[in-house]
Amino acid sequence: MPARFVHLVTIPAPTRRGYSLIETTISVLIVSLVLVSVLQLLGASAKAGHVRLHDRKGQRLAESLMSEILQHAYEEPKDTSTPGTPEPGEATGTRKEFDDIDDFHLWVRTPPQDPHGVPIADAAGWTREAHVKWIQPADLTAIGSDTGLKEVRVIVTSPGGAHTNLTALRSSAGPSEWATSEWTYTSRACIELQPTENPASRISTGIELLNDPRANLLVNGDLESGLEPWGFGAGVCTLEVLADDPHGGLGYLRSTNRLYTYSGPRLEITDRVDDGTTYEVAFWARMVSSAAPISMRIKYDYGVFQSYDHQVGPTIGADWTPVSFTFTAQHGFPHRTYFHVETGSGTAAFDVDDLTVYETQ
Ligand SMILES: [Ca+2]
Ligand SMILES: [Ca+2]
Ligand SMILES: [Ca+2]
Repeated sequence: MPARFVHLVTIPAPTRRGYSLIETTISVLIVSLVLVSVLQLLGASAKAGHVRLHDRKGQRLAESLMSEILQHAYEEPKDTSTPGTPEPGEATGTRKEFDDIDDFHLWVRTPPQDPHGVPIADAAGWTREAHVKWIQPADLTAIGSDTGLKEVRVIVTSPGGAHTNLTALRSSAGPSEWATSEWTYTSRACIELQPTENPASRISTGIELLNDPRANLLVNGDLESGLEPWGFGAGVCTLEVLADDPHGGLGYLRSTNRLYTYSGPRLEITDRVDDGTTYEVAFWARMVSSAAPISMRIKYDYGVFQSYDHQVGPTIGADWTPVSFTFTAQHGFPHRTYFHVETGSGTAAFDVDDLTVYETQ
């Protein structure tokens, strides 16, 4: 049997090189740097979250007291006012007898309290204070006598010393100073929430309700939404919404080029008034140049004929003047009902603003 020769080929094993000490050192260094950066980021994130939490709490505490202050009268309503202080009998250690906004001047409590003196549950270590001062309307700087404008400032200080400042201006001519009626309004809503069993998680806040719970029958009666849906009644009349010196807000309605004494702005209120129900009309008016008696007309249009409830109010001049009427809706047949403003005589131009028609309670 012939011999066989086997040729063996040796294949070298792959070379496996280890990491050098320098490479290992550099790797450790890189990992360390990345780790440090991540930890710094986590730390910054946690700190930012803590700061945001404190910011929200500070803001909430400030808004709550500011809302409470602003629902009070601009001036002391009952006693002889001592500017900048509570009047006799009001400084009881709590805020429950306060009835005008400067009663709150220099009110400081740690922790903050509710109006009855009960500490706010989630605010241990926090301080809340209020400052009220007269300021000048022209430049909002402080002044030593009353010019009809007050600045209210609430400062909340966190346990760590961070401040939250909230500032509001209050005018003696604002809506809150208008004559009150016999209606009962909900002027403030408070809420207290405790989302967990832990009393420390309880939060409380409140807000001033500026809305009038009664429905104004006149859509866009304050002329803050342009001209619609105002139109004009008989004859010719030019209606414009102007922004210079409105009675309230940013706009008012000017009526010019009136053809008849009964030409003027009107709104349809057909679906808003009920037969036999009495309504209170109130608005502010002024004449553009010459004085004239301002008047209101409720028109019932039956198609083939019309009937009117025309009431003439006071003679007014160039200053904004409050005007009010009452009427009882009485149409009886299918009809369309319109509310008009006009003059009792002449065709002079006039302005109106903040028009309301409310059902009498
Ligand atoms: Ca007072
Ligand atoms: Ca006072
Ligand atoms: Ca207005």
